[in-house]
Amino acid sequence: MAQVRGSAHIAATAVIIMVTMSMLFQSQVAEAAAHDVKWDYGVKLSPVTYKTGDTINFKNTDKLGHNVIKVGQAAFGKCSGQGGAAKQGPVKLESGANFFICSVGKHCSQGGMKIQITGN
Ligand SMILES: [Cu+2]
Repeated sequence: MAQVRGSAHIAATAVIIMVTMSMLFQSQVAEAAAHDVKWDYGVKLSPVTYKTGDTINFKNTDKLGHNVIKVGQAAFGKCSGQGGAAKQGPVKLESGANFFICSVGKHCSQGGMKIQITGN
């Protein structure tokens, strides 16, 4: 009888361990979140910080024709898309400061289409 109880106890412990491990695994998978950034001419954007590896979706509604260029800090300050990398679709946030601008016309300098997103 004691042996039966003992193996039942072991089985219950094993189930608890498996459930705990699957919960831990799920929380790790769910860690990468997606964030929307309003990407319209005239938008007012402040620097934000998210987790490295999170997804950034640049959402445009004004139909003006925009791009998303990842640039360095100096180019960000000057609103220069030169040497930057065009980003299509969702952008995966890299560790540290990420600088994005729209390099179309004066969308960055006059339309506010620039944002610093820090990954940490
Ligand atoms: Cu634009």
